[in-house]
Amino acid sequence: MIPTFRWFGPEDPIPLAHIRQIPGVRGVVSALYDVPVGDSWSRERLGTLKARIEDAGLRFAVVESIPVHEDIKLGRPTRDRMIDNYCASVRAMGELGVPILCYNFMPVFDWTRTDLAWRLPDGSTALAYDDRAVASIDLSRGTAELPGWAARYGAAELGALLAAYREVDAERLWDNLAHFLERVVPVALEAGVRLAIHPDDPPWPIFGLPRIITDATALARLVALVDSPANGVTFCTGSLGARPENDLPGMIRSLGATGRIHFAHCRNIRVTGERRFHETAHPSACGSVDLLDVLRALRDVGFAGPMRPDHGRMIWGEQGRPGYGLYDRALGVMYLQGLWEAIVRSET
Ligand code: DNO
Repeated sequence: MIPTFRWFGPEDPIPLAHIRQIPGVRGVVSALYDVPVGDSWSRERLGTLKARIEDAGLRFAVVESIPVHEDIKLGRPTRDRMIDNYCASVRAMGELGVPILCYNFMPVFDWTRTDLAWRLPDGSTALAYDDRAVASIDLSRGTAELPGWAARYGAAELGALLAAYREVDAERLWDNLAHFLERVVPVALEAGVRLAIHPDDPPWPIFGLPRIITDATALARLVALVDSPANGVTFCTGSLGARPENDLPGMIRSLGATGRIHFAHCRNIRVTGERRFHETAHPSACGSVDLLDVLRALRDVGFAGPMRPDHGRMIWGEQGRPGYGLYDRALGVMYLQGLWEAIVRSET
C-alpha cells in the first residue's frame, strides 16, 4: 500500500512542504484544475505539475481527475472529439510516468452534500447528506446555492443539461460509459496508465439523474465492460459505505481477485437513516465503516496501490476547503498506516 495525500495544486492553501512532513506519505494525488472540461491536457503543463511535486521530495502517484465532458456522458455526436482529447491526456500521463487515473461518470454533479459544516459532539464539523434536504434544493437558479462540490452552472445552462438527461436513463448511461471505455482503455493500456472509476457519491440517483456506479453488481459490470487490466476502480469506502447493504470487505474480495482495484479512498461515515449520513473521523469506532476489515480485505487480495485518506473534519480551528483540511486528513492517513502496519506485521 502506498500512502498518498490529495493536493489541489498551487492554489491549495496546504503547501506540499506540509504534506512532506506527514510520516510515511510520499505520494501525491493531483490534477490540472484550470483546463476546460473536454480539452486535452498538454504534456508540458502536466510535466510542470509533476516537477513541482518532485521538487518537494514527493511523487506524482495519481491523477484525480480528468473530468469527463457531459457530451460523453450524454452520448452526443461531439463525444468522439472529446474522447480523442481524453486519450491525448492519458497519453501525456503515460509519457510522464503517472500510472493511475481516477475519474467518475456521474451526470452533472460530482459528490454532493446538503451540509458542509455538520457539527459533531466534539465540536468539529463534517460534511453531511440528507436525501430529504436534497428534495428541497431549488435548481432553477443554477448551482449557486448547492452545497457540496459541483461544477458551477448558471440557471440556463443547468436547465438545458437537466433537460438533455431526461433522454438518458441508467441503461443509456451504461452504453455511453461502454462507448467511452472501449476507446480509452486500449490507449491507457498502451500508455501504461490504469483507469480507476470513482463510485458515485452518494451512490443513488439525485435530482432525477441516473447514477450507476453504486454497488457490487455495478462494479462487476464495469470491469466486464472492457476486460483489460487498465479498466479498474477506485475503491471509495465513504461513497460505497453510504449504502448499508454494501458489504465492503466482500466487494473488495471479489473485485480484488480480478486485480482491478487500482486506488483506494479510505474514510468513514455514519449512516443515520434512510439515505442520510454524515462524515466522521477515520477510525472504525467513529462511524459505520469498519476500516480494519476493509484494509484486511485489501491486504488479502494483494492490494499494493496508492491509498489516500479522504474527506476530513474541520478541527483545531482550521478553515479551508470543505473536506480537505490538513489536520484531520493527516490524522486519517496515520491511522490507515497504523492499521496496515499491524496487519502486515501480524503475518510474520
Ligand atoms: C471527493 C472526491 C471526488 C472525486 C471524483 C473523482 O472528494 O472523492 O470529487 O475526486 O469524483 O472523479
